[in-house]
Amino acid sequence: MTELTAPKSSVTAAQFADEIRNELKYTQGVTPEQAKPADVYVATATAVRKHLMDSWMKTQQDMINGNTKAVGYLSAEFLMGKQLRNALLNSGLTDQFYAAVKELGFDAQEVIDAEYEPGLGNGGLGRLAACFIDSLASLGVPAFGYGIQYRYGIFRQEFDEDGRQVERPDYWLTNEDPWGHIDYARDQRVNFGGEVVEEDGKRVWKPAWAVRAIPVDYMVPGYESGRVNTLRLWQARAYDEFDLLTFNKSEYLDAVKPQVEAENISKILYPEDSTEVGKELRLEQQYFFASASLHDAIRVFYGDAEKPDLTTFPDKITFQLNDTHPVIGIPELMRILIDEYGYDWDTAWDITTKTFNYTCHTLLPEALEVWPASLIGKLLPRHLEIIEKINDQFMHELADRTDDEAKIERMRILTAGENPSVRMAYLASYAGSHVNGVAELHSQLLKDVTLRDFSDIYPAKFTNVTNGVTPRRFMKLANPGLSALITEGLGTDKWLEDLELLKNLEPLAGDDEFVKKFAKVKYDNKVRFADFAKSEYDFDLDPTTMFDTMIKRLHEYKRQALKILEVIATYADIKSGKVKAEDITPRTVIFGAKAAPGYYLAKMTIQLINNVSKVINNDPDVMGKLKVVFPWNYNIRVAQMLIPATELDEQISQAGKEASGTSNMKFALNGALTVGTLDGANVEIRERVGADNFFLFGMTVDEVEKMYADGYDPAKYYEGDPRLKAAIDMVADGTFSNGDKDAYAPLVSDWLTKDWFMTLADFTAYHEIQSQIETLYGDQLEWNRKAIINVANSGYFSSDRSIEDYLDRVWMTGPLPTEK
Ligand code: CR1
Repeated sequence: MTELTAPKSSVTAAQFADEIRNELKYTQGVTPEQAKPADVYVATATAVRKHLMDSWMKTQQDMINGNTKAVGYLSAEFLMGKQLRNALLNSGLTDQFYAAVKELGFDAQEVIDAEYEPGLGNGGLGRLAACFIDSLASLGVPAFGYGIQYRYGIFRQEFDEDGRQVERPDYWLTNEDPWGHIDYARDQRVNFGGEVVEEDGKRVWKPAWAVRAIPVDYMVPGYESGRVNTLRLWQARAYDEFDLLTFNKSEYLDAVKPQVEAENISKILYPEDSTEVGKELRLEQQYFFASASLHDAIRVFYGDAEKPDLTTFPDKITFQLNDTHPVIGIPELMRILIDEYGYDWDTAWDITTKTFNYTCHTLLPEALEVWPASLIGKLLPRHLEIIEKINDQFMHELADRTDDEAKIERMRILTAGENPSVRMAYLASYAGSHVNGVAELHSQLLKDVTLRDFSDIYPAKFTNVTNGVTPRRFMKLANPGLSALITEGLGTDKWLEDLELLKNLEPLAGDDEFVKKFAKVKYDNKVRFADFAKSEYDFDLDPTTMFDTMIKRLHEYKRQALKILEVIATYADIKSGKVKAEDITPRTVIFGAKAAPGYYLAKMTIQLINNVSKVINNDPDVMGKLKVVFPWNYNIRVAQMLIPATELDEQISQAGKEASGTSNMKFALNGALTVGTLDGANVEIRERVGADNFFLFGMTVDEVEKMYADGYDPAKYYEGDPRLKAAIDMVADGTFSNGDKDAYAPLVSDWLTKDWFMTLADFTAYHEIQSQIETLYGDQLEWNRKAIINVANSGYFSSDRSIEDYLDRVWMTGPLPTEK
């Protein structure tokens, strides 16, 4: 599986083989005969890094010496996926790698498989950050990704015998990580706790404890840009790792206590997605990386200068706050400027507000972080003072702008009353230069609902940047077959840099020969996934059935329940004889999802899906017609296999709840048709691919709002649709729990009495659209024509385009000049 169109490095395969041999010998100390695939992987990664080194250093020099403002992307998550193939692609060494590894007597796939996937993100938000730094480098824009190198990334998901999710630690760092360079010499001190005292008329923070932040640098190579940016992830270490006195008294565990406490800060990625728990450790993490990153940027641009002119800071770098997680960086920059560099409040405020911008990724009010002021006061007493002052200043500013006192009260950053708390989204909206949502509908709803008061008062701050995905990883690497066909169809591979060129494929949707080739690529991808699913999960998948996929975090608003209820209803139809098994389109329904460990109903939904799968897959009445599989531990690697193999993509959230979605973009670009609601970026995808090529169903945002206002009664829908009733009854009667009628009682009761996300109300419409889908699927030529039209019209959803929009609308900067 070589990539035919990889940009070429001048290095030959034989030379590259020598480089790998050299690394095996001088870095790892093994001969090629002794080497294992994991050794070859590390040696290759080390060799690739060396290839990138000159460009990396040059990019940094040009950034520091030039006048192009850099971008600092502050994000608690970077869900990178495996690095090897991406780094090979972007350094033009792909073909050489396959040949060299063969020459050395290894199987390339085994070498690739030896890399352990870093799971430093929960879902869309973290993967978006990873796509964005790829695009920044590919466009040649100088940038840093700043985040945390979690010792344990997102948990490894397993299922127990009863189909329940079990969370296991993710030991990704217990093997060598050849991509990350630990830069001990560029560490930062991060302080916590203590008190603020008055000294010479100044407020002085006397912290109680500190941790050492050590940067781990990952190179981020651009595709065909010659530029290599930096992803700098911080590791927390103790200053006093080891208490020898205590140890000598034989109190061994106590002796390492300071180490354990400090290192806890970068120990685990919080496994929440869209819901928050107020955890002290989480605030520590946020401050830890925000503080270290801001100090690092000052170091990068001003060196060791004792009195740098930091009024130029916003011309050097602009910081994007990826959701509220890094928002504590706002009072931190104020503190740095005032306390460490002696600026007055107004100057500091001017610098700070010019430096930050904020992206909001949600519409769920519970996902907007709010911290108890008491907790901030305990961990960061000086920051609480600064936040109080920001709030006072804000209240005065508002009083000048509006007479609406209720509105002013609503907008408080620091809430009033006995136990005040700090609203991080409000702090970011006030202090940031720009605030953006991640799809048109989402940005509109932010303005109209979630941050309405702010957009009333500061309309110019608000903008939209629709999300995107990198075509390098999610087309070129994930789908070599389709990539080759596109290149053949377009006569060029330039589409990898300019995805809008896909538009020129559109006429080929009318060319039956091309459509058949496209169908063959899809079929081959299905076979490839079936093989993968067999070896990885021991699933037996039939690639002649429709592959119908729903992959995303398990959340009620995303409505995996809607999908599984439709599957159950179909099953019930067949069991009761209402529908003949031979009359339905044979389908393989594939789920991939992790649930937050404390999210009870989400975990119960996982258990239900697993047990529906057990019953259906073992029932001879539906054998070959309906199958449900749930590959555990869904991650980037599985995504790269599954998305290209999917024919029907499920984006069925309740309208007004999914901020954007990004798997919808990956699916459209890989030639799946989408069944979806008018939510998030679905709206824009449908606009572009055309209403005829998108399966729309369900209530709109306005209809949802009206139904909330009128009072929603899910039981009415249960009574009103016999298929829905049959499905829910089947869950309740123990069919999927060995006769235990209570097993899913909380879920059933939620559906019938609450159903906040209106799964039941959309059920009938969902079934109707599925019937249309089956009809169309019967005409394979027509189906594939529509799939090609989806590919051709989805070029807009490249993360390169998203980054260009950020450059124009938010960051006001661009690529480094290229030398001629
Ligand atoms: C949203 O739920 C969006 C991604 C990236 C998620 C999803 O719709 O595509 O962000 N939000 O913008 C999130 O994870 C914590 O919030």
